[in-house]
Amino acid sequence: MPDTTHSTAEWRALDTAHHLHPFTDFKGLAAEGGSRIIVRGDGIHLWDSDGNRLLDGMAGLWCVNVGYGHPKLAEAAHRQMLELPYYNSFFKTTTPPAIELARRLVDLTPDGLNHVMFANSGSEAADGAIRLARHFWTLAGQPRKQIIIGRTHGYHGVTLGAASLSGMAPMHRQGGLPLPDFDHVMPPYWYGFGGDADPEAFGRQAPAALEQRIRDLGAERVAAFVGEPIQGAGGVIIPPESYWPEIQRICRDHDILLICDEVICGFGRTGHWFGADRYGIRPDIMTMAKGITSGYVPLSATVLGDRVADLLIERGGEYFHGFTYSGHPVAAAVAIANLDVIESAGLIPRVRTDTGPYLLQCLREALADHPIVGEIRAEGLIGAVELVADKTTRQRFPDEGAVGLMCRDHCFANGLVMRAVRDTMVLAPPLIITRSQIDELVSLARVAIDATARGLGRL
Ligand code: PXG
Repeated sequence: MPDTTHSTAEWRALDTAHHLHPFTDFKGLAAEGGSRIIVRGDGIHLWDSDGNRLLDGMAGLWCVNVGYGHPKLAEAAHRQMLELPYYNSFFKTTTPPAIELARRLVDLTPDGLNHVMFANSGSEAADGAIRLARHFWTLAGQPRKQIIIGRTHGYHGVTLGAASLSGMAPMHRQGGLPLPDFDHVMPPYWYGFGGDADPEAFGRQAPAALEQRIRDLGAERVAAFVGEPIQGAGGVIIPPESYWPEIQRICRDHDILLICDEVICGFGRTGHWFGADRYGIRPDIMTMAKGITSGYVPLSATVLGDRVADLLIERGGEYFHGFTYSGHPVAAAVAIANLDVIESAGLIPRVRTDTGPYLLQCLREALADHPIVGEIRAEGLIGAVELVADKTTRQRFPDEGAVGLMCRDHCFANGLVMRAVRDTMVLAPPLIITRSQIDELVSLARVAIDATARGLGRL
């Protein structure tokens, strides 16, 4: 049922008057007449305040893994709110959902990661990991090891630490970032940076940039390397198979902590519990958020490997870190229900063996020969379609990002949510999506890409 307390025009006027949205050109949005108001969700679909139905190809913001409106998650929140809506884990107290969730996460993460710190957002989890990595080396008697290395196009959030770690120049230009002791190296973006190299050869070359940077900075000053197993917000950059084993070797050889940001890749997105499982990575620390509760309530976690946790526990004394809502019992109860649903519905094997490969196959069948499609890639239910001016030379469109926005607008107008990163269209639908819904998604995507090409005079 569409919301009827206000008309769409009234919602828009109120929104424009008082609400500053994330990552938004406020004046530009107001000039366009304001926002689309989303009022309801069910399964893989959303409805706006005018009653239009949208197929959500982005699972919200890469997070609604079990789909909208799942009663098990709502019941868990309701039950926990009545039982104990809030208590904290400071001052020698905690709550059963926080304990239970910590145990569940430790069971799901790779061997050797056995301790969890909770927070509320992916940004906070990243800040937690940065602080831990630096503190670890201080406790280990190497206080000069403080530099954290991320990657260009990496995204880890917007708090001062997470934004410094993210490799996005426009973010750094606002507010005096990055903070000291952050550094960035190239990502394993074969289509963008690989030139004529074979993808696997490129997958070994990109880590060489990390090793060179470590040598330039001095390994005795580098605390950690942080990476998303697949870079999401940077454009769904799927690494060649050769990439992560080489990164792992470099971190081991130079004694640098390896931190996996699993905020997007975690909880089934790649057809495995974590991106680290998909690529055989053995991280020292993992951060997670989004899919941990399917986005129903805010919750994040930083999971510590034994090397880090043992030193912190044995030699650290009091660790001055934590939020009012760390391990919030309602959020933890929802997360537990969410893990139960992912397990009982068999979503992860389904993504790995069925819907993931099917999405890639359908995208290729529908779009491989399209005049403005340069590359199609997907792993599990995270994928990308690169729009380019010239398929054979991979030449980009002149005003980078403009064609992506055109395509995104065509998607919205045709009932599909697909996001643009520069001129790359990215997809991450809810993990419950079925084969016939994938058919629908791909045909809507084709309509939007055709309309984009027509607008450019290319079809
Ligand atoms: N790490 C990764 C890998 C992320 O994708 C964060 C950390 C930060 O999480 P919080 O909860 O602090 O937002 C993210 C968030 C987009 C988009 O447009 C992506 C994110 C957030 C908002 C928009 O693709 N990712």
